[in-house]
Amino acid sequence: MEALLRVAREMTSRRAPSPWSQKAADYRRRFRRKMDFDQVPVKPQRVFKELNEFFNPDTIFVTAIGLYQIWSGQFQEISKPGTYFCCGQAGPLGWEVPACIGVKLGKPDAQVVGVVGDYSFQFLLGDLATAVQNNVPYVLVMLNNGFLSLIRQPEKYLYEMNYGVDIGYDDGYGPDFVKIMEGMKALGKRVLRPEEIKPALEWAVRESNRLRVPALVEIRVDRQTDASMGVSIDKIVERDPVIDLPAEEPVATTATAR
Ligand SMILES: Cc1ncc(C[n+]2csc(CCOP(=O)(O)OP(=O)(O)O)c2C)c(N)n1
Ligand SMILES: [Mg+2]
Repeated sequence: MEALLRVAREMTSRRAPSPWSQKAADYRRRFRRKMDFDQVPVKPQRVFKELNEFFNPDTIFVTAIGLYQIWSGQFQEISKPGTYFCCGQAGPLGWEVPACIGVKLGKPDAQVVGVVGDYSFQFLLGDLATAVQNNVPYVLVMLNNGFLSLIRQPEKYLYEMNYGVDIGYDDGYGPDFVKIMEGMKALGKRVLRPEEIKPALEWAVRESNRLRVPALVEIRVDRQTDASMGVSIDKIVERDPVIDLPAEEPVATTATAR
């Protein structure tokens, strides 16, 4: 693969960016979605601001299917090839939990982080035992909204119903995911406020690598936040603010703590 890449580079001259790619880069810079919400429960967008700031560009992210995965695709800053694994619209819910094992075994020196939903996590949590048994460390970041929200959102806007999608109970957030992790002899921490996210990530990275088991950071997020979506690229409905910068104003990068 390395040799093929070298030959491909030698055979391909560097091209000047086309007007369209320049325009696309400019749009990407100017039309940013707001991420710096500081409310409690945490807005999902804020989780990705914290992930972007905390993890370095060599971190390998894994995600599957749900609003959490759509937000991941829209908000996460990924800059290197081979650092983002998403099963996407193939839709095998829960895939992150075992996929993190595979990625970590393939790249033992990498920091692997799975982004999971509360239901997705429950789908294949048995594989956590496999990770613990085989000493495979990785971090899971859960956006817990107590909903099958990728089903909730279309039901609401297309059919005006809310049927069979609320999986929360007690305080609205369902199972005690920290205890589930501890029951598996893995690690877990719950986060309720935005300022707790980075210390919890720091703890999860440190302790999962020290004890060589998976560590979960469960973040309780706003239950009703929807994702920006539409039936085609020119029909996307933005449900939260978009930062609309003038063409000439440069934007500060969000990445600070690499
Ligand atoms: C095996 C499987 N069953 C059902 C689905 C349909 N499905 C896609 S997303 C989703 C809800 C996911 O809920 P959660 O993991 O909490 O993520 P959220 O959308 O709330 O962020 C469901 C049921 C699927 N993709 N795969
Ligand atoms: Mg959910």
